Amino acid sequence: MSTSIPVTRPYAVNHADLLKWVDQIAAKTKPKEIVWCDGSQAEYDRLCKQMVQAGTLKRLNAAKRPNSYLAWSDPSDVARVEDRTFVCSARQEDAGPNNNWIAPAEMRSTLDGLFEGCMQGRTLYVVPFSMGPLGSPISQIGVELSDSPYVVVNMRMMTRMGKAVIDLLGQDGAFVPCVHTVGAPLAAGQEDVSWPCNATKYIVHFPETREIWSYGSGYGGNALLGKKCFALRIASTMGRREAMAGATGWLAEHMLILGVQAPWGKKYHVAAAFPSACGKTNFAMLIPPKGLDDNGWKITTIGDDIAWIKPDAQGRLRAINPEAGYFGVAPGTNEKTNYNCMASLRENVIFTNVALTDDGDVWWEGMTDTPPAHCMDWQGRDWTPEVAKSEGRKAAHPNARFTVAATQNPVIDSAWDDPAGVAIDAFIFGGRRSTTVPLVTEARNWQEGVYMAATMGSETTAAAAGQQGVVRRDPFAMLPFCGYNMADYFGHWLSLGDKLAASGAVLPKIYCVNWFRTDANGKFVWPGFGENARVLKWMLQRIEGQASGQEHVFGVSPSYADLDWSGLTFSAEQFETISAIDLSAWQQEFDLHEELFGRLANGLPPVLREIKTKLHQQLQDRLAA
Ligand code: SAT
Ligand code: MN
Repeated sequence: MSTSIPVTRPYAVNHADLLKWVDQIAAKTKPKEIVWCDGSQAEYDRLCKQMVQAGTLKRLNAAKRPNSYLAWSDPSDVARVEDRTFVCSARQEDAGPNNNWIAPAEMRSTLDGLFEGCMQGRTLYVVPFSMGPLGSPISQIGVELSDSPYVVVNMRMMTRMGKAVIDLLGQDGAFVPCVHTVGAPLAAGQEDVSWPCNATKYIVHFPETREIWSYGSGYGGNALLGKKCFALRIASTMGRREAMAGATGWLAEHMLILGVQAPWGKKYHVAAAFPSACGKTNFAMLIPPKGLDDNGWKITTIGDDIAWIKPDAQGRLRAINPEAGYFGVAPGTNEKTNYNCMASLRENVIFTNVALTDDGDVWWEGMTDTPPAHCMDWQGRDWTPEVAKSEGRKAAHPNARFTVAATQNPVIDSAWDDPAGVAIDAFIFGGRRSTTVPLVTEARNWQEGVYMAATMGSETTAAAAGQQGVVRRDPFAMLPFCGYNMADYFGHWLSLGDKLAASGAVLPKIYCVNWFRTDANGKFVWPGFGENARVLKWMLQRIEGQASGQEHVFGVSPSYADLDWSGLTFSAEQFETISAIDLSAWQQEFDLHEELFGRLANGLPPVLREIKTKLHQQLQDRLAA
């Protein structure tokens, strides 16, 4: 090595380009040492211990929560920063109006300045990781260089990380280079803080060279670069570029994947897209309610956040979960809303920004009916139920998270790790809408399904910095995650459907759902959680041609009698409240579709406009009738 920085590398690396790149980044960022991660338990334990000493982690009560830790972040670093996230493709139109864009040369010069000496006084960790099962033809490899030990231990749970990946790379395997710094160099003798970060933040993607550069944040999707940055933004561009180069191409989607064993003896697989913090983890682990076919149903988890989907030789779409763990929202999670999730969290967990109880365990809003009489909130301040009442202060941050390995999930699907993936029978798209959008609608065909997903709206949540509860268009739940022009993304979905249909393949059905409609008192009407299995049952019966539905302007929805209500008291009036279609509200909704299409006009597939014109005309006819 050209620099005199000490290196710890417990294994041989024969990949000349990788060694050279690590050298280059080290020469620029000037860490005090370089440590190559092996992914072992011993390494994980050592880093956690070190972070306990540094104050970044607290070890939780080993009797209550074995091998688990709590991190409190800086209050300024609590969520993804969409306005600081950039896609720097060579041409601005390739990034599209859905991404912040800066010319690559300009961005490189900015990053050049920011990264100069940015790791001084810190350790540069080399984190080799695989997105997807090691060696699967669908998997991809990345290497993240980070000065955050918190990132290293999280990456170990969220990805297949360590020496095995280096072995797989061999001498010249391809990898996506990811560089991450908290942007807080330490001068000689300067004392560190428990959560170093920088007020300046850049989350940058160069799609042509498949590079990721992240500066200034240590939190979640900003820093764990395998997740949103690689598995969604970069991977989505890879899947489309392959299609442009003449192959069929593939999809990188913000989707959970679940397995459903139906009482009639058949197993199905469903992929469902929802925006961040809209219940993907709950849906992926749901327990079907008692009474529903004597509970002859079993739902198993393949993934809770991201799906990579490719057609197989028969033209069936097969999906893998590129991740190996869950980085899920804690608040609202409890034994009733998600029993399996709570069971996953009994040990070996890293919690971030939840509250610390007096007996050394964790608590968050909604975890128990009765809050603890006292705890320390996520900012380390005394918290009591009285404080909550008088100051409206929450014990846990609304975007507080847990990180846990997928293998701890008691309902993990036996095929979750299968390199071949699972064949998808249905796609579900859902937003968080208190009005307008009915409980469930089946698209009449692939193109109308793409239209429904493309025009989906959702109220914003705490998963991203910024105002919450405002309806924004979030096409395919991919608005913050599509690494290229969203209009081209619609085109990619449409042409994939065309290609598969032309090959004679049966395409998955497409559904649009909304669990979040509220009544006159602002309360959710749909009980949600396990009861969502009733909606799933209707979908699967539709696939088998065994359930009826009512056709309306936008597609087909069940009437009250079409859903199975056994074991649940839910009246026809309540059903009406969540499924009625208010034509004048839809008139306004179409204005918002038009606005979206106006923003994405450049490259928008004409068929989407045609569908809009047709649906809108049908709506006018009904309004006039
Ligand atoms: O992007 S994160 O991984 O921080 C969480 C999310 O928004 O889904
Ligand atoms: Mn997500």
